[in-house]
Amino acid sequence: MREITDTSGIIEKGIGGFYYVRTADGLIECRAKGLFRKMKITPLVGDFVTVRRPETGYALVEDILPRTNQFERPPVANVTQMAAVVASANPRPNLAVFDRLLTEGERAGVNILVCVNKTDISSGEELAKIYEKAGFDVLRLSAERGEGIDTLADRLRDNVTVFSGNSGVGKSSLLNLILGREAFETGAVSERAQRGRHTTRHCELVRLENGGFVIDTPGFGSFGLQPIAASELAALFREFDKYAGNCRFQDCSHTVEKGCAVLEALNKGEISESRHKSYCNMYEELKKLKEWEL
Ligand SMILES: Nc1nc2c(ncn2[C@@H]2O[C@H](COP(=O)(O)OP(=O)(O)OP(=O)(O)O)[C@@H](O)[C@H]2O)c(=O)[nH]1
Ligand SMILES: [Mg+2]
Ligand SMILES: [Zn+2]
Repeated sequence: MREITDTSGIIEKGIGGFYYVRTADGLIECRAKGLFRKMKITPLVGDFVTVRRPETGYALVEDILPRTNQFERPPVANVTQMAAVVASANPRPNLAVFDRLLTEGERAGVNILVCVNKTDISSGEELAKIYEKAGFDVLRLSAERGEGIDTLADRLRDNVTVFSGNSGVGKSSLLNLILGREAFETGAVSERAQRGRHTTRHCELVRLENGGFVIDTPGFGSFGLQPIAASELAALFREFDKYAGNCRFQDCSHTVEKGCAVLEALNKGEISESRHKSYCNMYEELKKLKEWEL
């Protein structure tokens, strides 16, 4: 049972070894019990936990209820949906990094919303096409003009949605609009470097009026790979699915082989070049991992 009581609730944020748990008795500042440190267990934002409040000293996160899922990056638990945010411009989209983020969502098995923000600067049509073709639900948004925000808000209902993406793409701006208040700090993008300034420093969960929860997270510039066998990567590219079974070789890597149905679909334009490029790039990196690293 995940009842919110005076002594149980959800971790909204974790900063400097403190965890903030939303209980029926308000937000309680806690430490993690010592055993967690010994066992190298880290409570995560989104965790449902029980809290012990000793007569003196800190309240403690006592038990972490079993997680339905867990993300390595950003470090959150129990989400039902990922809003993968990319800007049509400023910062310039880096699809190699964005596609890595999407595989993280696929691996966790959550619903994925591709959010193309900043359509006031550049239409984002090409981006939308790439991801619609791949089979994603794509929303084109402008936090600046408030466009698409109602649709986004609708998709967040009854979900726990983690907002993830490069620094500066507008995650916090979108969330502030949804929430109708300046809940999160936002910061300008360096136009020359085409980089965000890493304004958001920690993950934070906020409850929406419509019953959903959203999590703002720090943006990133690059994105490491989960150590999986290279052969498992194709399953994380959803549009490869209907072709991958038809390759001539059963152990086809879909990178260079003759008779590869994925490459054939790529040549016919049924699979986008940028997606296949991201795949090849990740495949090569995973190939280099040693067996004991998996
Ligand atoms: N033109 C335009 N600017 C936007 C839009 N959305 C956000 N911005 C601006 O982009 C900059 C970065 O926005 P943030 O919301 O801080 O971006 P973020 O993704 O939270 O960045 P990090 O916290 O660093 O990960 C700010 O200056 C925003 O005002 C948009 O739709 N159009
Ligand atoms: Mg932010
Ligand atoms: Zn193939």
